[in-house]
Amino acid sequence: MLSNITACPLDCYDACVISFVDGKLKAIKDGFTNGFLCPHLHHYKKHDLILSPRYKGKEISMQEALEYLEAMLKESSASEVLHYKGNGNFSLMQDVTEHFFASYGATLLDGSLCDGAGEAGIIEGRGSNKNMPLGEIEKSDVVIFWGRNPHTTSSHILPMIKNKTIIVIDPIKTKIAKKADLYIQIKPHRDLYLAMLLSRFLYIYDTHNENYLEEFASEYEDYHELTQSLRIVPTLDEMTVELSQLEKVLELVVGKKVAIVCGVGIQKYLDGADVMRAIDAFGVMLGLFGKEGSGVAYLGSSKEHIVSPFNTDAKRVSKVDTEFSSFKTVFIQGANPLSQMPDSLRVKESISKVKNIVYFGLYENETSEIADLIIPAKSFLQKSDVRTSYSHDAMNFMPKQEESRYGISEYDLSAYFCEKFDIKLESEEFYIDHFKSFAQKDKDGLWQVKGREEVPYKNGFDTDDKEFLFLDEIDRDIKKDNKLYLLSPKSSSSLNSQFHREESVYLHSSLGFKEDEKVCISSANGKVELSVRFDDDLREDCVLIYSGTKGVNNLTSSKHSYEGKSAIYQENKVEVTSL
Ligand SMILES: Nc1nc2c(c(=O)[nH]1)N[C@H]1C(S)=C(S)[C@@H](COP(=O)(O)OP(=O)(O)OC[C@H]3O[C@@H](n4cnc5c(=O)[nH]c(N)nc54)[C@H](O)[C@@H]3O)O[C@H]1N2
Ligand SMILES: Nc1nc2c(c(=O)[nH]1)N[C@H]1C(S)=C(S)[C@@H](COP(=O)(O)OP(=O)(O)OC[C@H]3O[C@@H](n4cnc5c(=O)[nH]c(N)nc54)[C@H](O)[C@@H]3O)O[C@H]1N2
Ligand code: SF4
Ligand SMILES: [Mo]
Repeated sequence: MLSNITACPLDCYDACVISFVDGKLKAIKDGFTNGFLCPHLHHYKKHDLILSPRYKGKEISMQEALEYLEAMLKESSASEVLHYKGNGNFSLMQDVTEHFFASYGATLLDGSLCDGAGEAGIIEGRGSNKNMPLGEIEKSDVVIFWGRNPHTTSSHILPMIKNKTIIVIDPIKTKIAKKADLYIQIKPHRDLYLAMLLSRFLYIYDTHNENYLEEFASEYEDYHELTQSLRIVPTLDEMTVELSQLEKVLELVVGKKVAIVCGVGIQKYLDGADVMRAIDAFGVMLGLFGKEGSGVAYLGSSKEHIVSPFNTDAKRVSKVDTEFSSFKTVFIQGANPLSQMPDSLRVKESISKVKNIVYFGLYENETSEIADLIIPAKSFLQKSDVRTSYSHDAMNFMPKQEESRYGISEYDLSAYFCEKFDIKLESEEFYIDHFKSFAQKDKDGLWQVKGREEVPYKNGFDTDDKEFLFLDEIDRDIKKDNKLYLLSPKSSSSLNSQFHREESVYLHSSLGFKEDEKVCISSANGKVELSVRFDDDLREDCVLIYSGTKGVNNLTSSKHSYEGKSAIYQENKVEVTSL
């Protein structure tokens, strides 16, 4: 009998486990899922899927769609084919298409639209990115949410942090900020300074963990010197943080089990890697690593300790500033680059020169609008897969839950083309079993990825000498002007550009605009017109446009972060004018 248990495929920290009974999705009671689903999965079945393939606007059969794609591939040389894959479905079998395209000789992607800068900073300091899993955060006394918005993006952490001391550092007074024991409404892009000053004050007050530092981070005196390059009073003013708030953080954390839970908000900048590394350094100064219930959590790799069975050896170009116009055929899977890549106007211009644009996805969006060929995918309920998470160590199995006459799975599409082009592909079961072989049951009978450490860095870091590598210089150029900071975090009603997308710009009511007024928001890269909504949980120097809002990325730059080949959605400042 088929199991009616599966897992959410969406790009989200929680990777919830779900039952599918009588056509309805319900959260299971066990483990982190804790009996509740977020709005995306709760209403999942209400969103209209693309049912029929189309070529140049005309509905066609799936067989015809595959033949059109075959013809497109045949009329392009392999080096003129780009496979652009996003994260619409985060499960492991989604990469089977990469096996086909890599073996075929097409170009694939590298770079990051997401967490790449922060990850690079972590790797520079620690030598690897081993995440603090959810289960360890549950054991802490104090949780610092630093550029993470748990009510919106990772709600299954909330039941675990009841009765803990909560500190929030965020330019927006989020729901968790309103409940926090201490909230610091920091000016955007000043977290590097705050993290460095916190480390400096730990040292000044002799509350740094000296024994730990001597063993695992012996260069801490040099780092202290670097922190001294910041002048205290002007830096506090620059961050709009009070000295008393800084001291309060230290009072709440010293001697406690502390989990610093970071999100992508802190690192959408050119120097995003340095910001993350400075926060890590504060964790190191406190001696948080290698101890139960303590550490720094970010986004780990959902594929840690899982060896890919697929061929992924290919030429790659960055997904941040992809030059689409160098390709004749672009196959877009599980992504909406026309909305979600930075510098949308550049993307539009570059992709308009591509002869064959193929969109392989579930929903209509800006990318399906411009595609020549649309191939509907099957939803996660209609195919088999395996899911792991970037914030906990569970492996969830996703057997097919329902039949559908519409769409095609990633495996079936790859199997069709591997056969056509004589590329070896194993059976679907072979790959699913391969992924499953990387998991084992824990004492509660739940499947966990083998080999992941619950408490990483117990015996030091993964650098050459096992020691943490502190920043030795900071590279900053914060321009002074009267422009506003663009904040572009995640919305509770959409998953990036899937589901209910926001349509407004949010501003502090004191800025002098009227509610519902249409305004033009502009940056060095472009502009967008949106109607105003007030949000007095914002700072007056900030403009909030959620990820997924149409046109938001007209404003953003397609430059890479200095490290990590990542997008920098909040580097550009903006101006707002009435229309
Ligand atoms: N509902 C929902 N959930 C999602 C997603 C979604 O689109 N919708 N997307 C998923 C994906 S792809 C990801 S990567 C994760 C990301 O989820 P999170 O890591 O939570 O990231 P964001 O929502 O981008 O930003 C988090 C917080 O950072 C704050 N922030 C912005 N700039 C700064 C700054 O300079 N300093 C500080 N200290 N804070 C700052 C924002 O105000 C925001 O409250 O969420 C996943 N979950
Ligand atoms: N301004 C701004 N821009 C951002 C961000 C931001 O915070 N602000 N966040 C960035 C981040 S963190 C991320 S991760 C990216 C996300 O950017 P994308 O990866 O482009 O994600 P989505 O917008 O969710 O689009 C995913 C698409 O996948 C398709 N899909 C869903 N399930 C399946 C499936 O099973 N199979 C196939 N073939 N397709 C499927 C859906 O049709 C959907 O349109 O956006 C980035 N862009
Ligand atoms: S919280 Fe995340 S993993 Fe859980 S159902 Fe919602 S989107 Fe899926
Ligand atoms: Mo992301």
